Amino acid sequence: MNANLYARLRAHFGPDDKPCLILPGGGIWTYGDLDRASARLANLLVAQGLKPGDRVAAQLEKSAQGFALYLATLRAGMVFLPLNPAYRPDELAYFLGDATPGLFVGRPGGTAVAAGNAIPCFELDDHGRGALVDAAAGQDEHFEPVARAADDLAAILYTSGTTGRSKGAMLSHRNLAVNATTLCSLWGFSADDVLLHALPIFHVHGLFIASHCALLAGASMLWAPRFDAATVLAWLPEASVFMGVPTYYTRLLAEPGLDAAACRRMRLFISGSAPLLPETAQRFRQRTGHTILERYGMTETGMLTSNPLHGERRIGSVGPALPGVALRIVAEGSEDGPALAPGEIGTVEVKGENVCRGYWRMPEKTATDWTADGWFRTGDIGWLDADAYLHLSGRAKDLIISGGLNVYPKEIELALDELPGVLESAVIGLPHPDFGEEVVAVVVAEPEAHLDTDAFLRTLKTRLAGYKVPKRIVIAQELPRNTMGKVQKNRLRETLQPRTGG
Ligand code: MCA
Ligand code: AMP
Repeated sequence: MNANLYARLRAHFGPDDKPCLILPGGGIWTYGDLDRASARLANLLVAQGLKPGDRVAAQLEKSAQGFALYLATLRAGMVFLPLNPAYRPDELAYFLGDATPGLFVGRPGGTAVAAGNAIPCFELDDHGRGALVDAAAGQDEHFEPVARAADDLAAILYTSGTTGRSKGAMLSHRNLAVNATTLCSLWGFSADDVLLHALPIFHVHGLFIASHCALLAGASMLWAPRFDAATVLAWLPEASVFMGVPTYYTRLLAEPGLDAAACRRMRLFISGSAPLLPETAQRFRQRTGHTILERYGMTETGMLTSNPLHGERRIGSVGPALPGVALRIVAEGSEDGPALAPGEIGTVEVKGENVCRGYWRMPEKTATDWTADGWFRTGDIGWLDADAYLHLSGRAKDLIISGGLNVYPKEIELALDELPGVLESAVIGLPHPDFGEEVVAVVVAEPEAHLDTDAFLRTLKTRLAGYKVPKRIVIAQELPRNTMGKVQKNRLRETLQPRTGG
């Protein structure tokens, strides 16, 4: 049987004339439109000389055409590599050098790095226009999904590493299909659903979790190019399901129009990618009558746990393991278990067909993040309650999650240490009312040096995606260290004041 994920999704598509993507301003892409557009693009990829297994990199704002490019890549048996449009040229150069794609699709003016690396390029603008669709226009609108084995790669998604180097999670057709099928059924998706899709499509949450559920159910999606609270609120009365990161919910709560009437067709709000504060969940319930369903996952694994659709949704818990996912808690630092008892805190390890094969061209990182008997070490800390609901209480990995986007302090510290006059630096996350956590840098000057933090911020913005740039840089005389010489970030977090305003 062909394990190509596109074939699996297409088998569940709605009728040819059913709206699949409903765009702002009233434009509609039916399921037939999406199928034909992705066929034309798949034919174009083949005409470009790309072969199954070749990588197709896309650094685009969200558009229907960009989504069709993802589906076309699957369909043609190639490997999709989505990249955040906020990445700066140096960051992009790393991804392209590591993944060596056979094609790069970028925004107008955004293809120079790829072209400079002799990678063939097409442009696609933020409205889905450009050389890519022009070149595809003359292609045949039929394309049989290329035969793929279940373990063949469907996508590579980069996730930053604790050493500062990003790792490409190798996701197979099986990984994505298993997770999508489980979630579509667990969350009760049907053809009657209208998913309000406001997430970006360069991450697991928006590209896979949200859109696969809708496609597998033959449902419609209200396709917002980006999250904007007022626009989402205006669309809410037409939607039945919404998925977002916690920042979306705090921003929606700031809208006076958010009430039960605005949610009259809604059956399910889902949150993930970062901890949902119990206070946010409670305020949302008071305003709308809905208990947000919180779930937990990772780029390497897709979704791992979810609160139930019908059973008790526990605020503060991410729910039990999904069907097909084995989850255990082990003592921090213990290599191979044993599993701790309910109530005991440790690191979370998982196994299942949803977990990726490893990191692209990084066997040594794969060896560290998986145990010898195949458990994946998530780096998250938590405990299971008596009903096997998982409660996350912290992270063993040095990671900041800001507005649902991951920032690895090491990467920012390396960039800070290169700046003139900086002796050393430490980057931490502090509570933030909008982003959940904000990136804060502490820098120590070399003897006699004068540090210009405004100039630092300007420089960092040319080197790092905006969401990684510290919101604040604090100058310190020295960094607190333990007797082993390790920087004590917990002490920095205690001494620096979180901001209170928005
Ligand atoms: C933008 N900025 C940010 C962030 N986003 N700063 C900190 N954290 C952020 N997340 C900065 C920009 O650099 C810019 O700075 C300024 O804010 C305005 O940028 P803009 O793009 O207009 O911001 P926005 O539209 O308000 O975006 C905020 C957002 C967005 C809506 C929260 O970041 C977002 O959609 N986040 C969701 C990401 C997501 O899908 N995560 C799932 C990952 P300046 O003004 O200085 O230039 S998948 C995952 O985690 C796993 C698998 C899971 O479990 O789901
Ligand atoms: P990413 O690398 O973007 O896939 O982010 C995965 C990380 O996001 C996980 O390892 C968790 O630390 C975090 N995460 C995802 N969902 C949740 C959640 N519901 N609550 C707390 N943390 C979460």
